[in-house]
Amino acid sequence: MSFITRGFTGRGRDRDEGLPPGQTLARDFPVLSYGPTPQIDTDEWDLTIRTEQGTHSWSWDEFLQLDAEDITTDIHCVTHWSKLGTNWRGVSLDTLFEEIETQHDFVMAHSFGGYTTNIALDELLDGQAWVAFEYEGELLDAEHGGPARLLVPHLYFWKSAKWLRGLEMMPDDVPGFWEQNGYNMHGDPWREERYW
Ligand SMILES: Nc1nc2c(c(=O)[nH]1)N[C@H]1C(S)=C(S)[C@@H](COP(=O)(O)O)O[C@H]1N2
Ligand SMILES: [Mo]
Repeated sequence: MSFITRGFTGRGRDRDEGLPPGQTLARDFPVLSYGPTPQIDTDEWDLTIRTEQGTHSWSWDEFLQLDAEDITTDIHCVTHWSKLGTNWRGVSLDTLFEEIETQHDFVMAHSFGGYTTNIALDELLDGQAWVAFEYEGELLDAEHGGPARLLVPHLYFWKSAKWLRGLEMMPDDVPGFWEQNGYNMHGDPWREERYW
């Protein structure tokens, strides 16, 4: 299956008009990491979703057996760079959450290395988010979040946690790392929800 998210073709824009307010086009792929790049062996990698009911984990092999999708999408960093039409491969959060039951509405994404970011569950379902493990046809580089990162392209890119380790369901919206440091709780680039 292939998905083209609304930032790419929607709202009557073509590729060249696809920049949210205040953004400029990046030709390269900037690396933005707070802290060192963790080196994670896929033998030791697993992905966990923790709910009020318990935990569900996938090993790397189990994760790769899930249905994966090709995604073409624009990405927007709060530091004003965007890239249009980037190509990824990943597992939809819809697929991961098929196996999950929860009454909680909010998610904290946790990364290897300690980074966190908060997102409402309804911003992650219905084809809006993936756990991505390939970029432009290659396994994801460690500096861009490999083995796997969250990809939530309709929100500013700080919500796309690199080196994703787990998703924790929460009853309330609790700020993650950058959100505690002044970034917006929601982060819609089309509304310029950059800071508080
Ligand atoms: N674990 C982790 N994830 C992270 C970050 C980080 O510092 N640590 N930076 C965020 C920010 S601010 C951005 S813009 C993107 C950058 O992703 P890139 O380095 O692949 O361009 O990753 C996001 N995810
Ligand atoms: Mo960013």
